[in-house]
Formats: sequence, structure tokens, C-alpha cells
Amino acid sequence: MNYPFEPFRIKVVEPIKRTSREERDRLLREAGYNLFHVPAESVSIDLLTDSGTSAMSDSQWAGMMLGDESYAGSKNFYHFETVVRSLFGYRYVIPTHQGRAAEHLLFSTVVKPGMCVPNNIHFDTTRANVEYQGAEAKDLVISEAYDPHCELPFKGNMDVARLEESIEQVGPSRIPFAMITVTNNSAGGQPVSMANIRATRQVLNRYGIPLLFDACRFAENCFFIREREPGYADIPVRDIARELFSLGDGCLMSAKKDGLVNIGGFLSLNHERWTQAITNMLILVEGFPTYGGLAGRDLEAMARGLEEVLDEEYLRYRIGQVRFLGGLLEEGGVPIVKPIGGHAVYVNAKEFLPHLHQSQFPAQALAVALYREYGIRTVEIGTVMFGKRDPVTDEPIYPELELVRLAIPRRVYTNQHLASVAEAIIDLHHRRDSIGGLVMTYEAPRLRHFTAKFEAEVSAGILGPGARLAAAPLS
Ligand code: PLI
Repeated sequence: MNYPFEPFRIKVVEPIKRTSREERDRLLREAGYNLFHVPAESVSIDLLTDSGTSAMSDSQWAGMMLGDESYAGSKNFYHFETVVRSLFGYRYVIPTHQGRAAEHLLFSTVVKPGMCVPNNIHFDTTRANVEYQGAEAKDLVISEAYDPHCELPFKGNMDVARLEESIEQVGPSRIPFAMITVTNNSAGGQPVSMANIRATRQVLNRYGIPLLFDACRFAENCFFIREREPGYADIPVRDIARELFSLGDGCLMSAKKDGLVNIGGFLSLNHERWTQAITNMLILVEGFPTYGGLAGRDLEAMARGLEEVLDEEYLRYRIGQVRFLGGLLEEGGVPIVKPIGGHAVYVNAKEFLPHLHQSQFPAQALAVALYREYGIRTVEIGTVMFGKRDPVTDEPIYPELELVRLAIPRRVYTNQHLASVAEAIIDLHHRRDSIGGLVMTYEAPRLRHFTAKFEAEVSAGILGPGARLAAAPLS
């Protein structure tokens, strides 16, 4: 397997604590089988998220020491503003402490009850923030995105025909803006093509609807455009990004992904009236407009991270590392979503555990078994995260995809770490029949995956799901 050279040397290391299977079994029971409640210290390899988990560069750490912590007019804000304007091209720049704060500010000022916000697929916090305003969050990704086997270069694309149909149905006056999420996190980290964004823009133009990007993983998306879209092979990723954002009216971004920082986000818009309303709300809930809930040093690290992420050698390594893990799993016969995405490999839990029905939370059961057996933490993207109940009949509604996401933090793990992860998952796949289901015993009204609690199904045996598996150390 060809593995790209890491374009950095490691200067600071953090020891990994090893735990026993018995300890992990106890921690799982204490956590109600919810991996968000397992202490990070007791995780060997943490693939829960690529968000806020990046290793910063020496330049970013040096920038942290240059933090200007003035309440108003910090020099780091002006640097940050210049970088964001030059990369994204929009007039106004509003810092926030993370992505969902930007979502809340935008939706609470612009979206009203009864409105509808289309997107290729809304991320969970985006959907929750739209719904919190009494509006509908509509997912309009192409249907192939729901087929884990379908290999398309741009499987995150918007279904432009369905978008137009939806606008006709809902009425343009009830759509304050449409969104495109790059890359499309919820269905496999799949990219969106420039041609699709242009086509989306054309439809929206006909109805006078603005287009905003969820730009969390914009650099990874632009790298895929360079690799896969005809006509872009010789265009620098930075220029591809400029072209992409020129097709929109603004963006919001959790910089905890492609900003290469541990905290931070922003909104950048052309719309003056929206910016005024958002700024007023920002002062109420986040802070003064030149820091937006962050320290000056955080703004500096973010400004530097946004520049670094466009380094093409870094992006080749980044996408290549994710592909390396996906390739090993595929060779080992583990069912994964194809093609392999930008920031994560997604294991298809429906095929990994065909003996479990979605009502038994197969992806959660698989994530639990992976932690119990090997200390690897992953995240469920399936019935726990996206399942709901019919408001009339109270019957459960299951999502089409039942996935376990192995999200790779940026610049954190080596290929040997990932080879060990692959070995563990392949081993678990050989013993998959012994993994039992789960019963949900507590759920919050929104974003239930963060706080849900589970018990092992009685049929899974008194020791819980996966309990019949023999302990196998992570090599
Ligand atoms: O975690 P935040 O609040 O900084 O960002 C929210 C957010 C918005 N959009 C998208 C596409 C995301 O992926 C996202 C956060 N993602 C997380 C936490 C993840 O684990 O994927």
C-alpha cells in the first residue's frame, strides 16, 4: 500500500495510556454505552472526530505567543480578517468560538418559523439549529449518496432537479437561503463538484435565493476537485477555493476542521443587513465583534491554520492517509462506504452486523465493541444520531445509512497507528456474529447522540454487547 510521506517532523508527543478490557468494560457500563461519556484518557486511538483534534504547527504555536488580548481591535483580528477575506472573498468577517455558534447566530437572525433551508445534507448541529427556529432542514443530496457501494467522484453533490422542485413546492419566499456542505460529512465525507455548485447557483439565481457554504472541510473538497474534476488538475487549490466561494454569498465555518485549530469558527458574508443583525446578536451571546468568543491568540492560530491547510503537500498526505486506512480495511473484507471520503472512513454497520435490525442500533453496538475490545473510539452516524419518531404515529423512522465513522484527526496519528486500527477492525469483523444489540434507555429531545444512554439487549447476554468476544490486544 502506497502511503504518502508525512510533510512534517514530530516535535511534541503525548503518551497514550493503555487500558485493560475489564477496565474498558466497566467504563462503558458507567458511560451508559455512550462513547461521548468515556474519558479520553482511557482511549488508545481516538477517532471520535476530526473536529478540534488537530495538532497545531510550530508556526501556529508561535502565533499563540503573539496574542493581542485587547478587548477591542486586537491585531490578531485584523490578520484573521485579512486571511479570511483573501481566501473566501466575502466582505464581512464575524469570528465565533466554533461552528454551531455561527449556525445559531445566522439561523436565529435570518430563519423564521415555517421557513425551509435546503442543503446537500445538514450536519447534526446544523439541522438542530434550523429546527430550533421552527424551520425545516431539507436534505437534497443526490440519491446515490445513500448507496454505500456506488462509486461516484462527487457523491456529495446537490440534486439540482430536486432542489428546483422543492423551491417550487415550498415557494422561494420561504427559503431565506440554501446551503452546500463541503465536504458532505454525514454521508461519507464526499466532495461536491464545481460544476454542481455552479448548477445549484444557477437554479437559485432564478428565484433570487442566496447560497451559503458550510465550509468546515473546504480545503479537502477543493483538493478532490483538483484530483477529479476535468480542467482543474493544474489549478492551485487556493484558486479552486476562490472560484468555489465566488459562487456563493457567504459561508460559515467550524475552523476546528480545515482551520487546523482546537477551537474557533466564523461567518463571512456579503449581506450587510444580515451582518448587522448577526453582529448585534454576537455581542449579546459571544463577545465583541473583534474577538467573537475567542482569545486573540486563538484568532492568530486560526489565521495561520487557514493558510497552512492549503499546502498541497499537506493535502496529498491528508487525503492519502485516510485512503490508506480505507484501503487496508477493504483488503481485509470490511464493508466501508465507497469511495473513501476526505476526513474519515465510514464502516457500513448494516453489512458488518447483518444480524442486527436498525432498532438494535447496530452502528452504536459496533462502536461499543470496538472500544471494548481494542480501546478505539469512533462515532455512530446512524439511528442514534439521525433516527426519529413519526410525530403522528410515534413509530420510529430509521435513516438510510447506518455507519460508524473513523474520523482521522489532522497531523496526529502515524500510519502505524492506523494500520493497528485496521488490524483490530478486521479482527472484529471475523468475530462479528457475537456482537449483540442495544436498547436506548434515555434520549434528549435534540442531538440525542451526545447524551443518550443504552443497555445491552437481554439477548446479548448478561455481560452486554460483544461480551462473548475474546480479548484481543491492539498490536
Ligand atoms: O463542532 P462545531 O460546532 O465547531 O461545528 C459544527 C459543524 C458544522 N458543520 C459540519 C459539516 C460539521 O461537521 C460540524 C461539526 N462536526 C463535528 C463535531 C464532527 O465530529 O464531524
